[in-house]
Amino acid sequence: MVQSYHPQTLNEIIIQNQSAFPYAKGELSQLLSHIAVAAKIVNKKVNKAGLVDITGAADNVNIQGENQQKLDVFANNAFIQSIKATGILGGIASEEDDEIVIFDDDLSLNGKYVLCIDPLDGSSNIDVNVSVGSIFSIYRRISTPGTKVEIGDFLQEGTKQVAAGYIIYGSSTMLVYTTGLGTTSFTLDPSIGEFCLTEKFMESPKDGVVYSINEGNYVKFPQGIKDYIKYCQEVDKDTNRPYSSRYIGSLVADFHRNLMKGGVFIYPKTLSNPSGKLRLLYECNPIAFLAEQAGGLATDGEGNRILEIKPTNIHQRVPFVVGSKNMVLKVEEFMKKYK
Ligand code: AHM
Ligand code: MG
Repeated sequence: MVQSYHPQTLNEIIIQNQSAFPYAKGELSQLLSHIAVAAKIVNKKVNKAGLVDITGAADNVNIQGENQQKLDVFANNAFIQSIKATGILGGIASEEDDEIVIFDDDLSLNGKYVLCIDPLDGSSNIDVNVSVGSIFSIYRRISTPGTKVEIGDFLQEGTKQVAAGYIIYGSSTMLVYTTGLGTTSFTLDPSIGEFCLTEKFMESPKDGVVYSINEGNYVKFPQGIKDYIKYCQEVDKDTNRPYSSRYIGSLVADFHRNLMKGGVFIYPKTLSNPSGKLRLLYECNPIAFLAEQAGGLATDGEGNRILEIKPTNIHQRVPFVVGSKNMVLKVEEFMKKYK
């Protein structure tokens, strides 16, 4: 008998979901498809790391004072070029660009959406063949269509995101996204060049046995976090402790593992970085949206839901606690003791 193979592709699922938004004209769907195309271009390049001269540092330093890797620059250009062509977006805020990029061609001036993107997160891991990712977040513009988008279009609370997602370039390449109807994952089938449905409604386990934090910064952590780490390391059969410590240093990879298996990811404030390290717009908001849509939680560790924080700056950083609901609540409990 001939075996038939007909996976559900990203485009099919996007079109199915579109009917849930009666006012939608298919623009958001088109945008997501173009993001997927850019992701495939970046994926191809990431897979060549080590074969061609794309690893290592470019000669630039980004706004955050970090050395840009060559692949950061490549990924940034790939996303901007693919997405600009749609005319659906009025502009982009990228972790790699100091200022927002405004598209001012006739089509884009009427674009309804803006995009925030970290084109290649965890890129310092590329040289050593560790998984990296791209993270994106889409908002409906609030400025008047027909004019150039403004900074205020990007400085909206995470609750206003209309879609968000990430691509993980790992042992396989996956795209995980949400439009507020659950968190859905796809795996790239290289033989047909399509993202194929893996899990329609991902569910974050309510509990887990993994904590992910850069313990090298221990002495600089708030006391609540230090105590939580000790709690994770204590032996208690009833709560499956001690927990395992797993930290790759690549947010998408750490979050993805915890989302699948249960766990908590913490990048807290430290003495030297009172706002933590991760960026609200490009990293925390999209990941928080995905986490919540899968039944998890995301806070700043001090009782504030990430998605409700009003951004004041596109490159703003925020302490970040995300993952399995009960584990995030436990971190909050420890932090509260020292408030
Ligand atoms: P990047 O956007 O410059 O790659 O930095 C973000 C990365 C995250 O992927 C990761 O969670 C974190 O930085 C690791 O930071 P640290 O090395 O301080 O633990
Ligand atoms: Mg990043």
